[in-house]
Amino acid sequence: MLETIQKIGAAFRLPGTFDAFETITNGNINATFKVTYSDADGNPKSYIFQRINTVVFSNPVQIMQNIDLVTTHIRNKNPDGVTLHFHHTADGKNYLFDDAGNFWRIMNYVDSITFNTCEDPAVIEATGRAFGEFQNQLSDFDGAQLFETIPDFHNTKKRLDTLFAHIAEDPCGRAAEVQDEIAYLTEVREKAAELSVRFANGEFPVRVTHNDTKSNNVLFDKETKMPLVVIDLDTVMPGMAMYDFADAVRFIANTAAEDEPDVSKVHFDTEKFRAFCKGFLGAVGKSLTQSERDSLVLAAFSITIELASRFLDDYLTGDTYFKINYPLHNLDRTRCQLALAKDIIRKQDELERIVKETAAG
Ligand code: GN1
Ligand code: MG
Repeated sequence: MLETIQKIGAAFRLPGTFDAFETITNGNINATFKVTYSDADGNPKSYIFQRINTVVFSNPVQIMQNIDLVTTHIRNKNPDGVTLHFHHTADGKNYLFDDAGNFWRIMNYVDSITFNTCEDPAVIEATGRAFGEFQNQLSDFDGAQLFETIPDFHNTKKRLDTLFAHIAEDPCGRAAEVQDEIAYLTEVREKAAELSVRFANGEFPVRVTHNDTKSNNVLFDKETKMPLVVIDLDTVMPGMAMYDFADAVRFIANTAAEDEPDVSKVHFDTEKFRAFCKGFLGAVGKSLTQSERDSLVLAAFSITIELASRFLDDYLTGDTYFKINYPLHNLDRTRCQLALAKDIIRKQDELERIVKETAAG
């Protein structure tokens, strides 16, 4: 890998002398590295190198066009803010196909911290504000300009249809061991798909959304603990406002990690939910329609079921999509998300109340 990294850095004409690289393990799809160079005076400067998974993102060049448009739009709105800065090769492209056919891009490393889990309500609220503001900044951006990087990415109905088709095919002979999971998904299938069906019927506004609002996709200032910039723009596409809210609370309000194997540790924390709500609704509240606001809690349930069905689908079809660290990883992820979805439903009334209280200020 060392030699590849050095070659890629040279192709992007990064200045200075190569020092070292480390792998960043966040992220289930692309490969990410932090790479450091020194200038003539020995001062270090770091970059983020990413090798895009082109099985998942089959049109990476279009993704870079999307990112260019989105970051330019955001930079124009907030010229003093931190934005993602991508490097160019000698022929002026912000990406490179290497000799092995791999797709690479490089951006400046932003000195910052990220939170995979977070106990501080102020940081959770700030995360909500960051994703809310991101949506606001893109509220006047024409989504028709964007290439749809993964069609039907958050079409929960289609995700469930695909899962049930694969359950019927059972290509790896693994369906027998997941009968409880299948039974629960059968029970909630229609409820989880409802918002995506209504969205397809034109019942909700089409927004430009981030579509992967995990808290570790917000970079924070190390000292002030204030958000600096929203990252991971690969899936910015037209979508539902409430699914960005939903995916974020799915991740940040879980009392355990997304892949916690011991599901007794998995709960949906209502106070974390409240803190995120405050930040997000404070930022986008007024621009949401009543029907969007009324759907936030159902969206949290729906996207959690959607991700559970994506993990289970990957498990049943041989673990080809998400990176796995051990053979049953996708099954543990599935069970964790199902436990979380069940807790969301159990707490639904309380969560609805929190949304109303927060929206009322
Ligand atoms: C994937 O690779 P990462 O962590 O950015 C996935 C998301 C899931 C997430 C679950 C393109 O995101 O949709 O919510 O894993 N991204 C893609 O952790 O499928
Ligand atoms: Mg992502």
